[in-house]
Amino acid sequence: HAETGAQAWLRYAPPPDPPRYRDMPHEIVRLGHAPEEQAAAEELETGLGRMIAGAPETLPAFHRDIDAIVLGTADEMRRSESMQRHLHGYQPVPLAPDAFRITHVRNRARQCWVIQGGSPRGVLYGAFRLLQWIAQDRQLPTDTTETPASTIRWVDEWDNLDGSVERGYAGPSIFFDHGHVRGDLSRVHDYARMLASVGINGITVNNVNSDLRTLQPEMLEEFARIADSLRPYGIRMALSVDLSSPQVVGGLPTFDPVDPRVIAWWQAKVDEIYKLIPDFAGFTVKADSEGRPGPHQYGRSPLDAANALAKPLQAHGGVVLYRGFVYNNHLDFHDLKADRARAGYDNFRAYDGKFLPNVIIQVKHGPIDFQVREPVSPLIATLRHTPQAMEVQITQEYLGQQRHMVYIAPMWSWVLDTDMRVDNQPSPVRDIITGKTFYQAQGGMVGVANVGMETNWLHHPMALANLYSFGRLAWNPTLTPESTLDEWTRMTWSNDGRVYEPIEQMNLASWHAYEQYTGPLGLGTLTDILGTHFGPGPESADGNGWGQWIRAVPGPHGGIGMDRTVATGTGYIGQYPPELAAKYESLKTCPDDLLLFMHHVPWTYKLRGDDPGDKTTPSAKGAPTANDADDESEAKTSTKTVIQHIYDAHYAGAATAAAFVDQWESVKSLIDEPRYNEVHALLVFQARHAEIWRDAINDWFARESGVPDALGFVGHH
Ligand code: GCW
Repeated sequence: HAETGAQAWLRYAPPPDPPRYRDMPHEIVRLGHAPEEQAAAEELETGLGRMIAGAPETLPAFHRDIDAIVLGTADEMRRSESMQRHLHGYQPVPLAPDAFRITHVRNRARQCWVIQGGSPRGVLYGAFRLLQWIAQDRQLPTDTTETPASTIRWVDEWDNLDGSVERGYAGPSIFFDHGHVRGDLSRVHDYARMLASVGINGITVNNVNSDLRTLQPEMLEEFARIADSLRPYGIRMALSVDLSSPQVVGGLPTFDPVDPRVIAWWQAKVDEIYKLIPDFAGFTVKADSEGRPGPHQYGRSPLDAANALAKPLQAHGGVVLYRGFVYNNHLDFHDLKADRARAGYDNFRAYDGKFLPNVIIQVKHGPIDFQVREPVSPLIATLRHTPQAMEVQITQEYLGQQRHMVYIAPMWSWVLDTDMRVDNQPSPVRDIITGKTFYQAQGGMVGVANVGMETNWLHHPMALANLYSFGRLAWNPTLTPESTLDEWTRMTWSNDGRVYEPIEQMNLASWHAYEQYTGPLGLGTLTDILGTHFGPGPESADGNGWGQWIRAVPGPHGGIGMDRTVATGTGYIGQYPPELAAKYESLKTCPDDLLLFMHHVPWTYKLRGDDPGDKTTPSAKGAPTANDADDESEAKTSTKTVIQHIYDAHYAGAATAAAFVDQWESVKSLIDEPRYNEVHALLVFQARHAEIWRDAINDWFARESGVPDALGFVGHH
């Protein structure tokens, strides 16, 4: 069992129909010697050995006319005499560095699979892809080329040197323990393998709330060991740095980013790092945010700070991921114009186009903080001359902390699909972050993963679907959440439809169900934001400096929601390009699922009725719906009030969560008992916790609004 969990989706269980792959060669011809190519060959040996039997072996060249899987770059193929002699039918093609081509070549009586990489890393990605097709029991395509959509396909880990993980829910750090890098880094090696299998090429290994010791010479030597473990899998290591390091570590009297001594310090530090870690990826920076020091202290800007770090990195091919998460967490709740959501745009807009080319602004997908639903950050449409990477959370800080099954890829796809209407032209987020819309050479996605020492990496076996899908979307953001889930489910659980179908259905229903039983209509998760961010806590939203406000005004004449309009509110909506701004500004066109993010309305305000959850919660068996109580006909769902929707959504969401348990029970006899039991226990917990959520939230809303539930479930005493 332990094995199974640790392997994640790289189990390589034999597919149901091995004869389909019976012609797969058992010999691997590896033309190059790069570590990534060695890893590729090893992976093929392991994977094919487990799935198709036989003991594959790796050779440096064709020693005779054999069927083989050939691995190499174009150069290696051109240079290889044995390749020329035995496989002249194959002509290498030009490929981008991380790209690969997989081709089935028939040569008289022989057949080979050629995996050509644009670089050794591309070879590795190609080897993983071929194995994935087999593990997913796919019909093998005969000629496929894949090129990743973006350069930045990174994960961040919020690991502290003491071994704890901020917002990590699966045990202690795999990297650090008691102030040092762990002696045994075998978990790091295994993790790198998982990440490479989905195309991740960079990782920031320490918390963005960075330890001040990070840049000490002794620590850098320790970090170099992590970089060594990642290298065979083509993953470059980056570090989070604290901007006060020149002072704290370097002993300078200042850390003002434009001070020549500070500039010289960063230069020397970067050179020192590259001596130890030649393929170092760069720095991730959280500054002037939640108490972290930053350029603000010296009256300097994010531009000054980012460029100070970028300059010395430039010469070595490193980048700065400067986080757009800069905001004031001591906002005045009584100021109706105060709005945390405005901060990203307000703090970065002025510097667009002035950053060095190796500065990438890392923008959280929503303007607040990983809530169950937020609109897309307007900063994403604003930075036209600056590369961007969109930050998402794989770790489920606000999404049930891996005690709830919440498959997040549908949310990411919803974000990626959002058309920002830049210059009134189609400009979906996926095109902006991959650099297409504004012609940027860099860009991509960063996922905060926060894996831990627990055998299965993320605690909930289903949570691995998020890590997997994140990687796949960073590689190709046009993939659908259904397809990445199907890939993951087949590899992790089974190629038997009786198993993968219910698992996929449950996962696909889970984000919306969670939204329903926590915070619908754009309210945010409604969790305890002053504490652990787990469990219901609507009373904690308002009245503090954090700005995750819902502005609930009690009583029948009161209402709920943040007025972010230009006309009467904080003006946040005006940060979007005009067409999108117009859509959000008007109550007539603002979608229900973002209504209370954008507007303050009376409790009894009537919805448009466009929340798909009202119509499509198939598994919400027996959940009451207020439509039955309405006078109007079924079709006019728009007669439902905000408060009634809140009540109903909570019943519907909790019912869906309860149904997950039944769905899971249907696979009982078809999968191994330990994993069955592990998931069963978690789903039972989730179903019960969803009821607690439902009742706590509905009860609070009934008291605040004074409007009873039309169906009589809530608010009658
Ligand atoms: O979501 C919030 C978290 C903090 C985190 C911060 C950030 C690492 O609650 O734990 O700090 O965001 O993204 O910097």
